[in-house]
Amino acid sequence: MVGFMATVPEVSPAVRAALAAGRPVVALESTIISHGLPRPANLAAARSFEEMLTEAGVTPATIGVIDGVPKVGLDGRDLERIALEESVIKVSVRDLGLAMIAKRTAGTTVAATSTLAARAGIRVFATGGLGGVHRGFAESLDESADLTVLAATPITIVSAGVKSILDIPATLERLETHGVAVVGYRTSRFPAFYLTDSGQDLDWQLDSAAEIAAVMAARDAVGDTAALLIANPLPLDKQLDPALHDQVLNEALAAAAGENVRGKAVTPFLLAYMQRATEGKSVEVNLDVARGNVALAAEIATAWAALATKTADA
Ligand code: PSU
Ligand code: MN
Repeated sequence: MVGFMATVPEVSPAVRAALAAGRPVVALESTIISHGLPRPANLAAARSFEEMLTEAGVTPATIGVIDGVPKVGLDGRDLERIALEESVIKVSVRDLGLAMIAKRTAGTTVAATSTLAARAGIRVFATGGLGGVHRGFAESLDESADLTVLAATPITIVSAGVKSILDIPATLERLETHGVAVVGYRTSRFPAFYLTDSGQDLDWQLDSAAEIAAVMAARDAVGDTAALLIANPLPLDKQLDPALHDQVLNEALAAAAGENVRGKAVTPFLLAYMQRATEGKSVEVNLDVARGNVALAAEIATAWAALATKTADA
């Protein structure tokens, strides 16, 4: 007990045991469940991400806030509540203490999830796509806290780049400013979430989970405490049709501007618009993106656990 509050987050027995034994653990976020995917497909998706990890011999740690308690390793009932309850809010790091005292149930963004995961000692995190710099930044100044938080959070995060609704070149510049390393997995091009290739070149490419684990160890050795972003593209045959994507995105951006959508509502609004306008195709692609990232994160966590064990034995 620190001060007059219990230490947070609350870590589930399964996650605690896995971490203590040096077995692989992968963190999963919950805003994608509460605000990124439509009900009830979101609940099925949340369960399927956990099943994929379990089948790969990795302990899943879905992270969220339940009745004011930040939790690492949600149980089945918690997942249902995050997925289905109307009153669930979206929280970033700045909201955590407020949600605790208000006893809210909340999906955690990449920023909040990585903060809680790192506090629990988890090294690998899978998501769909990061937040970043929004188009029209010059007027809105809308830049996700995901970027500033990752600057100071030692975690390896697997994502299909950043959401294509964003200004991707500007987001890459900001990742550089914030000292977040960006690596293409088996590619030298930055992916764009729904699309395989954003057209942006990357300086670094890695081709196996073992290499990524080795880089994690080297970063620890050099004292780098920022995040490592592993950009994992969808295969070309699974991406959203680029022409459809561009058309629907332009409509979505115009609708957001027309309805004066602001703050943390922007990302959920755009994703929901894309879903309606593509008749659910964007959701299928979003799920493929997330599954691909969960699968790669499982391999990285396994390679990391093997490396850590080998080092401890030596
Ligand atoms: N990727 C998805 N769906 C999502 C998000 C990412 O496939 O819903 C969420 C993540 O939780 C990310 C958040 O951290 O959107 C970014 O929100 P904002 O732009 O308000 O920071
Ligand atoms: Mn924002």
